[in-house]
Amino acid sequence: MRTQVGIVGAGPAGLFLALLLQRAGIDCVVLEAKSRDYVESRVRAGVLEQGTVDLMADLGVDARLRRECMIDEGLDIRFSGRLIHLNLPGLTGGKLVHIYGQQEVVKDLIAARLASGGALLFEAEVTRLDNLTGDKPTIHFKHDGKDQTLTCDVIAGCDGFHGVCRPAIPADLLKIYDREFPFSWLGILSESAPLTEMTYANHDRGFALCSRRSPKVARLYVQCPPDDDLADWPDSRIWDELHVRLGDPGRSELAEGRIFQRNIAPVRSFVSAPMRYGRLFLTGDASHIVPPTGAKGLNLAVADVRVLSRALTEFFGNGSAEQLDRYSDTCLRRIWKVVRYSTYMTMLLHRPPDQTPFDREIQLAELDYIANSHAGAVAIAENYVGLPFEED
Ligand code: FAS
Ligand code: PHB
Repeated sequence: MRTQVGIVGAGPAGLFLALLLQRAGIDCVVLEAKSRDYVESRVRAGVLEQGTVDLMADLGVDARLRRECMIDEGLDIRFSGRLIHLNLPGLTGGKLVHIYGQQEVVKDLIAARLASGGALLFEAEVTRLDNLTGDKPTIHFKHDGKDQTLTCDVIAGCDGFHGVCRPAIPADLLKIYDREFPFSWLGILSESAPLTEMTYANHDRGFALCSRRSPKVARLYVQCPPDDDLADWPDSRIWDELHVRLGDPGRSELAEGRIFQRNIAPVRSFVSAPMRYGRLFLTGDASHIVPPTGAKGLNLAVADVRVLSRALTEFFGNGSAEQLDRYSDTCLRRIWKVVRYSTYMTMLLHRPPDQTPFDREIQLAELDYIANSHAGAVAIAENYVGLPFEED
């Protein structure tokens, strides 16, 4: 097989890139290790920045989102029995965020790619990349029980944190920045009415978050020890901790319901640089992981793909590699600002097991400052809705 751009992975990064390249008339093939059902049912993020929604509209894949999404105009932070309410449009000149499950985004992107006849192979696991420093890099993959190869002009590594693309870059050329937090997030989906606002909580017993997927489906998270597993968390314990940490000890505010999805995910900040090696370009989680506290993982993957698709359009259009040569530096400037914000929110809202009394007082003073400072509120709100794309 042969194509101009080989895309490894059909998560948000790979799928957005495929649709952007296809619209630019650039031939590309998407290779996804898992089945279509698997990727379409994988529950992850839920908060879409305006830039992500605008890109979906630009690609003509936003019809269902417009019907089904929820709009967040506010953000609540609860601590020490107090409430910080951030009016997002008021603090950011009219911006807000859309709530729409990542698996729904992936469904819409896959449907559009397949409807347009774009090449997208499922259960096609990439095993090796070759000739990355030449002008005909090659992807080796297994599909339909056969070992196959795809010869490309460029490879886009959109295969997430555990993929094969980042490891294809020689270790001595990669600088890794990694910070694993001493806690994880237990996340659930429940058939219950969520709180009316996106609500983060910093409680003596730990962090909690109430988001949503619809007026009848709540997306809820609690901080848990990093080595916990789901067996440690029966439904009763999950609801007990959510009520206490969200400031609803009387259990009169947060509705309970059947929990139909649950998982535990680590909380870490990770950046690998550079994001390019020869004709291989990394995007999204293949290159960086942000703590979910900032609700940025999916949106940052989209930001990378916007930059890469423009650079590839230039490269295939007039042969100039000028934007490709700047790809990594351009993306890393935004990535580090998003990692900063997500790390800040994680430190602000969680109770690490080794937190000293001094650190606890500093944390509470920071929350008290934000509660009484317009500048402090703006700083959180403008990052939460999404920083502007600098090249726009
Ligand atoms: P993805 O990981 O989404 O996609 C990579 C794709 O590549 C996958 O489909 C994978 O199957 C495929 N792949 C891997 N290896 C391959 C191979 N060898 N060959 C072919 N295909 C291969 N972000 C938030 O903002 N909020 C959240 O609450 C949140 N929760 C998360 C929970 C979990 C458990 C995880 C893992 C991530 C979470 N994230 C969250 C972050 C997440 O949303 C990512 O940022 C987002 O999926 C990034 O998209 P991609 O870069 O496309 O990577
Ligand atoms: C979600 O809705 O899944 C969500 C919301 C806010 C976050 C993380 C996840 O910070």
